[in-house]
Amino acid sequence: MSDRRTLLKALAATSVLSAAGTPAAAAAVPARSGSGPAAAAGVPGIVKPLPPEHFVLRGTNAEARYETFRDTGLLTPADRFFVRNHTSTPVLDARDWRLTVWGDGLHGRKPVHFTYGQLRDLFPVTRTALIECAGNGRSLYTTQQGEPVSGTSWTLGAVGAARWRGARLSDLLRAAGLAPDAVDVMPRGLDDPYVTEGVDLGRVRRPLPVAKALDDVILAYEMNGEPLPYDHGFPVRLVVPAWVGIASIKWLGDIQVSRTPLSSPWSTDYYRLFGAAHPPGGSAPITRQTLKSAYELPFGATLEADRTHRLEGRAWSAHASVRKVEVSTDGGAHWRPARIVDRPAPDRWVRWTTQWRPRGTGPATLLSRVTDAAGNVQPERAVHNTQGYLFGAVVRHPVSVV
Ligand SMILES: Nc1nc2c(c(=O)[nH]1)N[C@H]1C(S)=C(S)[C@@H](COP(=O)(O)O)O[C@H]1N2
Ligand SMILES: [Mo]
Repeated sequence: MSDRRTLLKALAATSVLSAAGTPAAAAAVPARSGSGPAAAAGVPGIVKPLPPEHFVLRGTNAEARYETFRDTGLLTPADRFFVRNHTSTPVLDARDWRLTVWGDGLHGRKPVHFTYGQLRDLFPVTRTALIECAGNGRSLYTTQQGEPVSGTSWTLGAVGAARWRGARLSDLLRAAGLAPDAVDVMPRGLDDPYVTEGVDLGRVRRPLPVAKALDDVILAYEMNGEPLPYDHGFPVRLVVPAWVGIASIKWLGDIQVSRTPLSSPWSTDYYRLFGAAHPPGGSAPITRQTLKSAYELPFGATLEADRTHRLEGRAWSAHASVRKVEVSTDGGAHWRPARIVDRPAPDRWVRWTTQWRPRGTGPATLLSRVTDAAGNVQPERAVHNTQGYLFGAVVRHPVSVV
């Protein structure tokens, strides 16, 4: 650890390498926006600066302040994107990086290696996708529903949208010799093994069914037109659209391919739904994210009475495009449509606005509710699970009118 800190400090002290506009050079070193030593940032394991106006630090993680998305567009800039690290960000060199694909799900049954250059030689694709932690909104189980949950107390900022460029996982698997009867792949990160309560669970990894792997998963090496930042998986991460964030393994090091189902603690102990409303051994491993909408306004914001306020928010669903957003400013008694600003599309969020002229003073509750094109609607309550995943209920947003 101390070696790593020294290394981070040394790197932070070096001036940013000028990429001189050549794609090869730009791809080799991610941008460093920091000025001071990385240690000043607040979370020792995170490389990028985490200014308090944009981030809330939570253990090894940094939550983006959701309300500040108001001054971002449809894409979340990399320096504003939340970081969820089980341990700490490894600072890797693309020149030494190798991806190993291995397992009995390959024709040859022999490991196949790819260098960074070989990965970049595969046909590149670009797509927008959200990455959202399965636990985003977790603290609302407690604050809104009075239910206890374990895990990082995210509010609403463990989500971001970016434009990812990379190779298709399907192309890589075919190049590696995927057998027709392979059922699961298991990507694994190069970050340190995760140790919790004295138990070493090994490196972060989680099985992914071959059907999803061949569908729309990419091995991303660019985020919003720049090389992936260190904290977001440099040199290569998986992006698994619409699925819980844990599927999108960062700092990808190897992928096991198997003819029999695979498992890891991230598919057995975590990322299943446990609790009274679920089967005794827990649900099946969770896959898709849920749907959400929320005002881009701090909780407890103060608004002046007898003035018209333009309120803004976002809405998204992992199941389908957003169809409509409704708002209520009287605690849910009356609903009216919000104005949707962006053209809805799968794997994207939309911004919406509404106007509100509060009359009396005192506390008020603002609500918003998204309906997607598949007919899913945010319910009044989310079904509790002990680890607080997939909070999809209507957010009750407290404000005070003065
Ligand atoms: N190797 C590795 N991959 C990982 C993680 C991790 O700790 N290690 N965290 C996962 C989780 S739980 C989430 S929500 C996303 C977060 O991605 P971000 O930090 O780029 O926002 O990365 C996932 N991929
Ligand atoms: Mo996560």
